[in-house]
Parts: sequence; C-alpha cells; structure tokens
Amino acid sequence: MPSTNLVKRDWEKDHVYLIQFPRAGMIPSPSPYAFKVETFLRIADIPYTNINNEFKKMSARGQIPFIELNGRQHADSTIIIDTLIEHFHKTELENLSASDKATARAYFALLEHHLCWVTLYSRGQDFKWLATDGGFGRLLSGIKAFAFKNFIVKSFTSKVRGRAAAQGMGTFSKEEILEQCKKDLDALSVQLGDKPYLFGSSIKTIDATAFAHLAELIYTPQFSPEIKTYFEEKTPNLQAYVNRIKEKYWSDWDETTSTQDMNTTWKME
Ligand SMILES: N[C@@H](CCC(=O)N[C@@H](CS)C(=O)NCC(=O)O)C(=O)O
Repeated sequence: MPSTNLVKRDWEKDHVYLIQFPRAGMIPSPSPYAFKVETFLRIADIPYTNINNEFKKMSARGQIPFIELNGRQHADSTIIIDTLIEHFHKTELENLSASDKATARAYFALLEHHLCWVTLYSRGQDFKWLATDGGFGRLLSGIKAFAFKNFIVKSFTSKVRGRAAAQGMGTFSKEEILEQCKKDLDALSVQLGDKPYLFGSSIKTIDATAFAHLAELIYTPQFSPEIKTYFEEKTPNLQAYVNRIKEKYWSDWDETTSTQDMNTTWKME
C-alpha cells in the first residue's frame, strides 16, 4: 500500500526524495546516516531531491533519514540503501568476492555499530556547535534560534548521551573511547592500504558508509583533538581516502556548506 502521509505528494516516478535535516555550515549533513544515504545516491547515480525535515518531519521510526520512492516511505539508512540497490538494480556496487563480502560486512559493523559511537559520544558531551554557524545557526533567527539553542540542541544532546550509554561506549572514559577509536582507524587503514577504495579500484556501497562516518569524525567537533591528529599522523591514507571521495562525489561541498542550499549541482559536466 502506498503511504498516505507523504511529504512529497506530487512525486515523480523513480525519483528519490531524501528527507533529512538541513545543511550544516561545516559538513553537508551532520547526520552520518543521512550523509551515508546521500553519498550512496551520488555514487549510484540515482536521481534524487533533498527535502528539509525542518526538525519536525520524522519517519515512522521517529528519525531521519527517510526516503520516499514511488509513493512509499522507507526509513533507516541501511534499509534505504538495500531498497535502492534492489529497486535501481545497483548490484555492481555490492559485487565483491565471497571473502571480501564477508570482510565488508565486518567493517560495516565496525563503522556503524562501533566507530560511529565515538562521534555520538562527542555529541553527547557537547553538541552546542549545532546551534552555531558551523551547524544550523545561520538558518535560524529570533525565537526559532532561541528555541533551537535552548531546547532542541539540549534534547538532542541528552538523547544521544542516553543512546551512547545504552549502547555501552557512552559509559567509557575519554581515554578508553580514544583507544577504541584508534584501533578502529588502524584496522580501516590496514584494509585500505594504498588502494583507492576499501576493496580495490572501484567504489562500493561500503565506501559510502566509511566515508560518511570518517567525514563526521574529521569535519565535526570531537571530544578530543587527538582524533584529528591521529588521522593526520597515523592513518594519513584514511584522510586521503576521505578527500578522494569528497572531491569526486562532493565537489559542491564548499557551496553546500556556505549557502546551506540542499539541492546544489554536484556533477562535473
Ligand atoms: N539507524 C538509523 C539511525 C538514524 C538516526 O540516529 N537519526 C538521528 C539523526 S543522526 C535522528 O533522527 N535523531 C533524532 C531523534 O532521534 O529524535 C539509520 O541508520 O538511519
């Protein structure tokens, strides 16, 4: 059954509408999950339009991102990507040997269910930047800015802190989190080696996941400056990998972050 509460009622066939937070000033999306889906859409060359959720439109799961495709909503970044691969026949982005597929699955868990919590832990400590110009500050004024800073950011901070505590890493000390983060970055760095992408010379779905989580670590504030130093000094291949994907698939990065326009043109003609 098509959804009755669609955000985009006059939809075009086989066009993806991606509902997410607005652009931020320091990264196109401060949500690693939305950033992963949008990066995937670009890699897979699927036509899409972003829709600002205005901090209110949420999926049936109560979160962003979600997509609308041919009159149906799909939520959760991982489920969304699986749906897109099937609908648009993008199986080449999953085309790996059985052994690489198994390894990619393990790296997916590392990124999404372990390393991601370093970013979320940092946000549970201090998420005030979300109301500054590097976050959504430039988009808000007057009462909206006041409410965002004093209520919404506080609610996001306590929600994310609670989720990190429930996951477990939120109960770690800063030193413990840092150690875990470094081990994850070392593992990813070894897997990448001197290849352009995690599994060779062609980009795969797992690279969208890795790019999004690594970019959040690099481009948004973390609880310790040592994380960024570690990228630069110990895992420079990961830093170069993020830059490579950024240059190729986010050539409009500076434009999106300076204008906070959600639908900039990014493809090189
Ligand atoms: N497992 C979900 C996680 C999505 C998620 O955590 N979304 C956050 C933004 S990064 C959200 O909507 N938070 C608002 C809230 O929970 O109220 C996915 O992969 O899409």
